[in-house]
Amino acid sequence: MAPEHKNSPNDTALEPASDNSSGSSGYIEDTIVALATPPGRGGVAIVRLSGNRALELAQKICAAKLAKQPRHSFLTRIISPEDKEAIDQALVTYFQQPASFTGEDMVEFSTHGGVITPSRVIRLLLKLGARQALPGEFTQRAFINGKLDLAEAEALNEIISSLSRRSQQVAFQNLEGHLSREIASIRTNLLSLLAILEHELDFNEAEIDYLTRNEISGQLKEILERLHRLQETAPYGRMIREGVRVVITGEPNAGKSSIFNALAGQERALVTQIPGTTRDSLEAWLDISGFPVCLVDTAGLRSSEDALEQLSIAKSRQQLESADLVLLLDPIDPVSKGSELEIDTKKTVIYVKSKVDQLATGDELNGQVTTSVMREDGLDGLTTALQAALQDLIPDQSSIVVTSARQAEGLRKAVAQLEGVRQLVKSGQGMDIISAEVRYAAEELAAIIGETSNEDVFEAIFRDFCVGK
Ligand SMILES: Nc1nc2c(ncn2[C@@H]2O[C@H](COP(=O)(O)OP(=O)(O)OP(=O)(O)O)[C@@H](O)[C@H]2O)c(=O)[nH]1
Ligand SMILES: [Mg+2]
Repeated sequence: MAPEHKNSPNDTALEPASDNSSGSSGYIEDTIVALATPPGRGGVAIVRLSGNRALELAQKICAAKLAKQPRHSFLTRIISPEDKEAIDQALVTYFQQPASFTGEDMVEFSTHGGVITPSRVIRLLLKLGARQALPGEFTQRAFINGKLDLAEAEALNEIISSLSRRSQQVAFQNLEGHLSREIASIRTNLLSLLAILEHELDFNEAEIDYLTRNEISGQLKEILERLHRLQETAPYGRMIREGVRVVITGEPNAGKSSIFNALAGQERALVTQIPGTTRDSLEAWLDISGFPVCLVDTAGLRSSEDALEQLSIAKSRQQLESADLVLLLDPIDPVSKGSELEIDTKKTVIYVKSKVDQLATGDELNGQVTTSVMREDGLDGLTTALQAALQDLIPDQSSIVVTSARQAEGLRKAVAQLEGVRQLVKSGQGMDIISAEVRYAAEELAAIIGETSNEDVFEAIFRDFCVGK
């Protein structure tokens, strides 16, 4: 997975300072150390050390000769250089640059887990001159050394934070370069077009002939179509990342909170026979057959004179607006049937007949999703209906998915830019201006995968990581 692109990160941010006093952070020549596993009780903890002095520092606390065999795990004692106390027995691996995660010299210590052992190892390394790594600093170094591009770095963070099979799957595909390759390929097309334009510019200073203009326009159209296809995946990306917002609505007492609790598998929401029990919306994270779902319980909808209830209903309406999927509960014993329950027709709605245990004998409810939380009935049917709706919202075949808001914004800019270029071509604008604008669009695409000099972008991406990654 060695990307061919050359990163051009902001040089000033990474330039070593002349007086690199220890404790100052952010310098690439510092050797950094951090715990890579979650802190706490566990069988094994992994301490990562990366930078020019990684081998030298590690060797000072390891009995085994690490350099003898890079990428070989040595079972060795960790010894304090000061008082020669043996601290732990660990499995230690030296990765010689550039064949490491960061592209630098790295040493990984698999120590015994728990709170104390790994922190003692880290303290030894800090004493010897390593610096505590900042969040995301290992990945940032990997990016700087061309080990992964920005979209891949984002994917890595998404893998770590993913809460469902689907989000993990898409993130892993993007880590493998699916999105990056598509963007790079579109950019290559754009650059070939630029070459034609510049060729025209060199050899045909006068007007460009009709055919050439048509050809340019056609190529732009193709490129725009590919970009649009990518753009269309951004809502899936958002749903995969933030969860599909499934909002439960219905009149007061419809049994919303009861269904919420049943689906969440926990008594999270208050349930009483008093209509208007739920005031604030409640959220629960679920994994419904691999789909990440953010289930939202809301206040029941009705016209109310009560000021507090009006506020809760306004909140419910906001939740409905941001819903990807609506579960509309219609109980057997409705108290009101009002226009309050009208839902935006663009939303996907699953109608659920609730409290069916109260159904009079003889009444039939054919083909509807029905539930009775009291009898613990119908939840499987509801889950099946949810699965089907989720499948429609997030189709499986879209393996290339734009997952971050930053990527979506970059695409939006590139598309807007190229649509402008098409207009220029149509209106007979000069080739010099057109080429400059095409070049700018190519830069927007490059920025998505990392050829950007915007320091804020790096900050935002890498600081979002946990320490040790
Ligand atoms: N018989 C029967 N009662 C139910 C069922 N589900 C909920 N209830 C009862 O209906 C009442 C209201 O239930 P909730 O889950 O609080 O209803 P809600 O829609 O959240 O109500 P609000 O928050 O007030 O809008 C409670 O007394 C529940 O025990 C059911 O399936 N069958
Ligand atoms: Mg409720």
